[in-house]
Amino acid sequence: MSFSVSPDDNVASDRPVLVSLLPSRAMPGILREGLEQCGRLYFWPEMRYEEQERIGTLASVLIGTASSRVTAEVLRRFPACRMIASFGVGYDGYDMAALKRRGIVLTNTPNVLSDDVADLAFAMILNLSRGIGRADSWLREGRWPDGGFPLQTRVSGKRLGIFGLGRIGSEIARRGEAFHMQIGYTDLTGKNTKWQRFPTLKELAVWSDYLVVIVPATEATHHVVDAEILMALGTKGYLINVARGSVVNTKALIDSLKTRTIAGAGLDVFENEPYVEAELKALPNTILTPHIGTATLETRRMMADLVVRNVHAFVNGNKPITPVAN
Ligand code: 8YV
Repeated sequence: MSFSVSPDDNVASDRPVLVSLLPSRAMPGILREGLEQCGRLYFWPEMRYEEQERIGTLASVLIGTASSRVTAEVLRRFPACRMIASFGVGYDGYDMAALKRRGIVLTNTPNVLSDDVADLAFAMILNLSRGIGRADSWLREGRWPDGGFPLQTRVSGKRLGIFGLGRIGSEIARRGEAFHMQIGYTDLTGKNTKWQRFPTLKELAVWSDYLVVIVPATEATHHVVDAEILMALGTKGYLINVARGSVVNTKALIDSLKTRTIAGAGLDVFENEPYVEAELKALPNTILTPHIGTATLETRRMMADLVVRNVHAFVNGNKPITPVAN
């Protein structure tokens, strides 16, 4: 019995062998169809050990996601691997040093998803400040006839602090401008722009009404949003995290939300996702979403298309379109 999902499971075939690290149920149809045009596609999590041994040695291309964990040890199972195409922009789960040693090219899906992540950050800002979710529940509970919904907080004209002014951070800044907000940022690369640059995260936090985290997860950014930064953000400040859970110290965040050291938080990413601390879920001053930053039909279609174009270029001996610099 074959565990291949490819219609032509013929090992003698010279079509490239592509191995997906995500299960078939998690791969969008459009991505699967495109990849099947590029080679023979196998789904690693659904293969028996013996099948993995056989196909692993033949695989020239791996398909991963932003949440894949690809270590040197994982790579040992794929001695012929020359490329990994990730369906996502963040690559914190990939051991870049190991990839370099092996001469493996990693591609990701930048740009096409920036608008969606920026939109979600803004939806959180608006929802936290204007209490849209709470107002909706309040109305459904039939409380309107007893009086008006409590006054909330204005967004327009406020200070928007962006921690990480990359492609997505810049889109968040542009949305802030449309809301007549003052824009401040601190950026690990120290780039200068028309917006106000702060030398440290702490100074940015002191200044900000909304502090949006949109830096990559690295050793340098691990838990950098800690008790001190949250204290600096202050009782009227909101934290929004659309980057990675590891950038924020969850315990410090829970403490600061409980004690109202900050006003509230909007979180799309979590340290132990898909598991979310019960304490966070119990707090009224949070908005929690299940890592949906890029989760629209349109964006996922564009991401799939970019993955396929990268793989197609590579298997045909051309340069991939969006390689990650390494
Ligand atoms: C992924 C993400 O897009 O792209 C990223 O870095 O965090 C995610 O939104 C999603 O997991 C699909 O792979």
